[in-house]
Amino acid sequence: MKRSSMRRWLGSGYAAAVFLAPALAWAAPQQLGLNVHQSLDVGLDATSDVHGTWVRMDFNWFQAEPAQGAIDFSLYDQIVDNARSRSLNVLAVIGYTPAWASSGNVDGADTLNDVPVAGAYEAFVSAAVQHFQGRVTHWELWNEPNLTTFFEGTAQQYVDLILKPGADALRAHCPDCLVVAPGLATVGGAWDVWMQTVFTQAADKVDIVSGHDYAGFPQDDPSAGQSSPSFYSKLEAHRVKKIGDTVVYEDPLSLRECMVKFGVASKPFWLTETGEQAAYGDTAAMLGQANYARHVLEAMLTRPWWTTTIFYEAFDEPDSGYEWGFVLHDPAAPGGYRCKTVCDVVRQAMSKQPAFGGNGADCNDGLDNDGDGLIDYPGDTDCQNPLSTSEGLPPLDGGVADGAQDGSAPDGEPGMRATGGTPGSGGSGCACSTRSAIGGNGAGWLLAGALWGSSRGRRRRRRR
Ligand SMILES: [Ca+2]
Ligand SMILES: [Ca+2]
Ligand SMILES: [Ca+2]
Repeated sequence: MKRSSMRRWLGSGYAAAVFLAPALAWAAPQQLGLNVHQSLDVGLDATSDVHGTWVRMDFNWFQAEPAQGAIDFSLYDQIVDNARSRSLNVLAVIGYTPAWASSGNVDGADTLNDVPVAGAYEAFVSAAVQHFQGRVTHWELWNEPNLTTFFEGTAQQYVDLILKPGADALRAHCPDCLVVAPGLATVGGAWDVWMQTVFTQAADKVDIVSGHDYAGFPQDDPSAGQSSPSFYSKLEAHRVKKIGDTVVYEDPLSLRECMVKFGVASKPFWLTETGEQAAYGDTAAMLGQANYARHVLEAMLTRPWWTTTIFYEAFDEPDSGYEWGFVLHDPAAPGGYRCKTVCDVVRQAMSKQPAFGGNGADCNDGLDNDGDGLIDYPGDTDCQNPLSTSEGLPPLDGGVADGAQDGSAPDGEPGMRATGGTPGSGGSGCACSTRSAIGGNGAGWLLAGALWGSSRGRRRRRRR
């Protein structure tokens, strides 16, 4: 995929960033939000702008407790309160080891990905949960621990030293709080093994299953689901390549398949990272990013088990080379940022689609609800007017790509592995969490143009 280099979380100073939201009076069946890292304003304002109700924030352990017992939550207080003042809920990702708590620095680089000594993580979780009682209810225990960039340890160490003690500490001090985990990246080839270890040993510690998916959509990229993984193949139906009746390549099980196989299918699923890069001003890239988000929302509507999506990410800093944001921070712009095309798509879907809490209908939500390539009234001829409640029925397969299950496979496809062989390098997916992101100034935005509408007429591939 188009994922460029992974950035480490800590690039620079964390001046102003923060996030988190309040317990809202929000009861939409499916909810949306943005990853904001530690934004104090721009990321929060962008989330509100598109009618998101959640922000996912870097609640970094090493940063809040640089010396054992010397805990300072002042930055996080600010972020959480700023989010709550905008009626945003906060999902706090609590991870990354301070040097004093390291059990050893295997990679010899920084200590943030080190396995902590026993007892340390849960002590911090206890302090955090008590301090934010009543303000933060959802806690994600680490981020992408299956990538060594973020956690050097094994799945067993994650279960023993992070998930189990962290969940116990969280529940002991906040019985109403919820554990979101394991937040795996679907790259690197072994996420299914991690899912197995987590859910065969600690299913009862997890309230909401989380995972990440950055693979492409077959609607936009014919190779998705074929020579490379697709969004759907990582989400719910892994690729199996056959020659005749013989399986020649097989991806790891998808997130949903793992949930079913390991007994947690009844728990809610949150997609806590997904998205695509687009440089502000690059019209084609911004349209591609907007279409990606649109397909995520369309896919979500036919999958009630998938209850929340938190897109990656809220905003870019100018000239950072990191372009996952919905908006570009620009202090000179009204409100302090400029919206990319994706803002228009997500704002309209959130404000109109009833499943997301909107007050409109399928025929004015900006989404291709039935997968026929036509969007809303009058484009989709099943719509009688803008408030018609149906564009027609979605495809029976929910949009899974043609040929996701068989066909010949070239050698060396990224993200695939030979049956019985070793994992491949992973084709798509993101390890891009936790970049330092510094907030700018207040609210506001500029429209980037309603370019997404030009996707009308594209035919979605249907299997039947
Ligand atoms: Ca290390
Ligand atoms: Ca629609
Ligand atoms: Ca349609």
